Amino acid sequence: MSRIIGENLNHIPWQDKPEGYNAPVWRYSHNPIIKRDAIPSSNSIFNSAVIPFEDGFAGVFRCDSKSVSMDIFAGFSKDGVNWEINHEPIVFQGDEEVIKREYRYDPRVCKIGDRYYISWCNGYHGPTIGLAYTFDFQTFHQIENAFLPYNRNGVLFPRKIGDNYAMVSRPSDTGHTPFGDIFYSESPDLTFWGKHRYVMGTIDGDASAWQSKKIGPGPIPIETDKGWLLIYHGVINTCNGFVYRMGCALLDIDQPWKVKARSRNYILGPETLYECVGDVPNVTFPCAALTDAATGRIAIYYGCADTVTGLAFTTVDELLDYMEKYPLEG
Ligand code: BMA
Repeated sequence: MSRIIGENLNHIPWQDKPEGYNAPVWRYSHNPIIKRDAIPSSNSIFNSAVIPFEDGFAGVFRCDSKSVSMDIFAGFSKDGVNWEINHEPIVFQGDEEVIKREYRYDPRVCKIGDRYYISWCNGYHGPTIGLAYTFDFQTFHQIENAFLPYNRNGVLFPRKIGDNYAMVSRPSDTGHTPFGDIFYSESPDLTFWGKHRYVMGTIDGDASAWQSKKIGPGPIPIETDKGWLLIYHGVINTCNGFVYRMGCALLDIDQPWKVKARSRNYILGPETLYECVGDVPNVTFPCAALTDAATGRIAIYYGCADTVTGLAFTTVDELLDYMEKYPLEG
């Protein structure tokens, strides 16, 4: 048995694992929870993040418009399943050079102390990691981009590691996918980032081919008594394009660039119609997880086929046992 270190949150969405189901992550039976046209302007609402807030939940949603402009919108929910998403995108306060908008996508939300931090893929002469904070999901303060371009996934840790804030990210270059490995970085103030360490990369050959093209961090890492549980996306390039699946790894609690375990098998991949058919077929892309320390339950929010948002469930024991049963050696 393993333990999640965090709050007891018995109101997160949950369904028990279906009888006879033979995989570590199972889908919510009424998926997708957010349809592509949930707000009047949207073409699609997918890679999005949620967090406990007040007596329910708040979220930051990637809504691509009908001109297919990518932006992020705040939303609220009492139960984590039914969401009211604002009809206007988030407007950031801050330095005018920093808040200039090219595009914004794939948000993550992380609570550290009394602030909710948003990180996202931010257009600034190429994609980099935008950062902002809010206390109330009404007023948002954007701070400096974390890195130089190019970087597409920036995921904060929910507490400092030693004296510093910490982030895992996926540096990139001008192309979309030439490489895609996960790195770790630290910052004393969320402005100046350094101590860049390699965490893990793609897997050559057919040892674990679903993650052979690129990998990137997904939800905020989950603190457990065994280490940081990182759910991430992995991509294979097929004759018919990329397929995005989810995997998991366990990172050292004090030195999170050290990988203690990693699954050879994916934990969820595109199988259902809404995951296989959409604007970009065959994509399951996790951006958030709600957890309940009392039960070890985990509810994963993930984009489906770059079109709609899905919800899936697992537990800390399911994922740690699965990594032990199907370890990626070496
Ligand atoms: C990635 C990002 C994601 C998207 C995925 C599949 O590189 O752009 O937003 O879900 O590709 O299209």
